[in-house]
Amino acid sequence: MQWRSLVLGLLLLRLGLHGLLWLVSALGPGLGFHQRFPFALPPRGAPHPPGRAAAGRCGRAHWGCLLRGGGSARGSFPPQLRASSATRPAACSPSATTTTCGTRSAGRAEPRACRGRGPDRADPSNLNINDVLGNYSLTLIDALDTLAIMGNSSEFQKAVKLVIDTVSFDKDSTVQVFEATIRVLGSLLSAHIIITDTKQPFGDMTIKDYDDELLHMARDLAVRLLPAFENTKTGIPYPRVNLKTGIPPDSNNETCTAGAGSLLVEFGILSRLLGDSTFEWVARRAVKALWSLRSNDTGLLGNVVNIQTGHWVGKQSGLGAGLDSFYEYLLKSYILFGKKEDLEMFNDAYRSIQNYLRRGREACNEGEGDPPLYVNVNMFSGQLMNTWIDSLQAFFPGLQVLIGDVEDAICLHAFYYAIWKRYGALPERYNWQLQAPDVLFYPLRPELVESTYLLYQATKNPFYLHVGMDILQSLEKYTKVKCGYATLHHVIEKSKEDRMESFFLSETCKYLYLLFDEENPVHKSGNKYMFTTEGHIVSVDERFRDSLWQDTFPEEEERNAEKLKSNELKAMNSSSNCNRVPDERRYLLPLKSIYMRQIDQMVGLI
Ligand code: DMJ
Repeated sequence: MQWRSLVLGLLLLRLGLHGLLWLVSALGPGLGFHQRFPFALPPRGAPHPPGRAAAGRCGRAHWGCLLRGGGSARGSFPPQLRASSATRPAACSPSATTTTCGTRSAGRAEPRACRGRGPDRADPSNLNINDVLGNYSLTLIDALDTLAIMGNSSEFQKAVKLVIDTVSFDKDSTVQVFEATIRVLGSLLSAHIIITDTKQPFGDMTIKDYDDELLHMARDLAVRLLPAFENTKTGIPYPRVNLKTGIPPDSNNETCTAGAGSLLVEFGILSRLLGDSTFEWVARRAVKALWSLRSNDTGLLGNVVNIQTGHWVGKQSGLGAGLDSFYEYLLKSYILFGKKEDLEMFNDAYRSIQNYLRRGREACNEGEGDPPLYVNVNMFSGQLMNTWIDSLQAFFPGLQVLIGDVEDAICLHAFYYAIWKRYGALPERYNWQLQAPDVLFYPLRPELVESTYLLYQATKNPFYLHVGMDILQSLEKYTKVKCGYATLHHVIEKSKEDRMESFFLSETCKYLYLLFDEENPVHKSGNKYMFTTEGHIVSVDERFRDSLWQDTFPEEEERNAEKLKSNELKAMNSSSNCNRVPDERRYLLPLKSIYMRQIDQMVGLI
């Protein structure tokens, strides 16, 4: 520990003036730009003029560029620092990851007590715990591909064998379909893809006598989740299933949009690996059902829906909890499977987001008014519903990078980073009107790190390495405990809860590691990877693109075909960016101007 502090101290000194400025800014006002926010923001009903609604910047060229490392600027982040232990949280080292996870139980979900944690059997209504902890070694499974990305084959192989030998899904556990899918199914599929990759870019990650066990486990789990898609009048799945008995008798008919509509990536990969359309079909049907329920006026979706009646129980539309990964998976499904309808839906959703959720000035980097912010509105009227944003929304700049809307991404990221700098963490909810947290905990979420990493890949601007370093140092300072990293219970007092969410290892650590690991195989051209919403890498691969079957959604198919046709016409007649040929230079253009003007101004670095 002493040695570590010494090295950190010396390296920090080497940052010289730059480092000093950073420290000063960390103590400074940081959020000054918030003060210019009006008390009540006017709704942003009118469509954006050309140049604003940027869905058309999307396209394969953009994410392809990103996945290979699109930017070119290099600069003032000391290379020796990047490669040093100072850029690795101790718990993110390969050996510590397996030590942390390598137990037969649920993993070291209690990092202070140094023990795993399972479901709360005494209180089945404790959804906070039971939705994710299915008594199936969640943390161990969720961390598998992180080990591979770190290049430690022996630890990866050990962990995979442990999963194969000890994990069973034949459990009397009621779990959330979404959490089980993104954390467990997604990780099993990712590890299977890594093991069976003929090129083995991460080193030798093969498993002796491997007989597709992880794929079989993935199928077993998915089959146990399938009852969620039965007996639902809309096709939108039940939120929870019991892995042994199916839908619990007292089941809730209400689900959030993200939970029901972000299953397609994992279910689609599984279907395509198995040659069995069932999984993709049910997941796609759910997306289409939700999509058909969007408001005719705004094009927005709400955050909670009744799966039997199709009525919106939660009419709040926003980018955070309840909706976040729904948007993400429309685009990522397109990237992976190449179905145009997914991109069309994403483009429409992005346009509505720009029209109704985005407030503040038109351009991030110039003009009058407040900096842009995405707020929560009523899905039908577009009227502001509250004055908070949540920390989950911080994923959005990363998604904007994927579609090439880098300028807006830089701007929004800077907003979240300013909040991080104030508290050394992101409060779960931040009230932009009061300029204070509304909900005070920070469960080690990855979203800001994820966007930081993706922005660095797109721009190669060293600013993002500094951001990563800053985040890492806060994590070390405020959350590190004996056997891992702990949830911050109160971002101001810095009190802790003995809980380490599995996404800390699958996402937060992974993105931080990759941010500083320039030479990682993930960044080499020739290997194209996409991250699932839980941060699991899956290869963007021809074999996932083949149309192995014809989807038949009789009435919806017709309705959508009509809708898509009319949208296409509208788009052709409009002057929006949507039909522009993707321009890879967009990645490079914002660098000089935005870095100098916007980021410095907003985050208050200088
Ligand atoms: C992760 O489990 C996933 O990223 C999910 O989509 C929402 N966010 C959590 C971590 O914050």
